[in-house]
Amino acid sequence: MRYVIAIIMLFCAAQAWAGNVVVSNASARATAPGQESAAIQFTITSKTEARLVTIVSPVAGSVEIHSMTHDDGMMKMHALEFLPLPAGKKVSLGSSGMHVMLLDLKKPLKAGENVPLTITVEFADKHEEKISVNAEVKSLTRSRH
Ligand SMILES: [Cu+2]
Repeated sequence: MRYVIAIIMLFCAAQAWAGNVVVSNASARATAPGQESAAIQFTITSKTEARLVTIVSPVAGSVEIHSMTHDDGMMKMHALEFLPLPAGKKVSLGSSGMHVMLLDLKKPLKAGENVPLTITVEFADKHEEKISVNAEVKSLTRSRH
């Protein structure tokens, strides 16, 4: 009995922490046949200073946070080990040079579907919080009705 209560308390504590990070406007684009990667967009805000350390999705073999830099007219993309989340500041992924990529897609992304993502954020005191998000898949092209 004591064991059960301890688990419930643990669960409640985790729920309280979940209020620290807000993820919004998560979306992806439908993929073309044969396409093996897809970009995901979302906005993330943490109340306290933190870093986004990992993202996993059941539809992808791996998920990477990419940063884009222009170097002598060449566009270079490289994977970041983590994404810094300054306290209270909105961080947009997808609209700026930073974006999230699903790699090694297990199936094509179809418009209207949702892509489940689990985002892990690590705080300054090293405790981690997991946020579950569903990214809405939008059509690749605008329909011409
Ligand atoms: Cu990329």
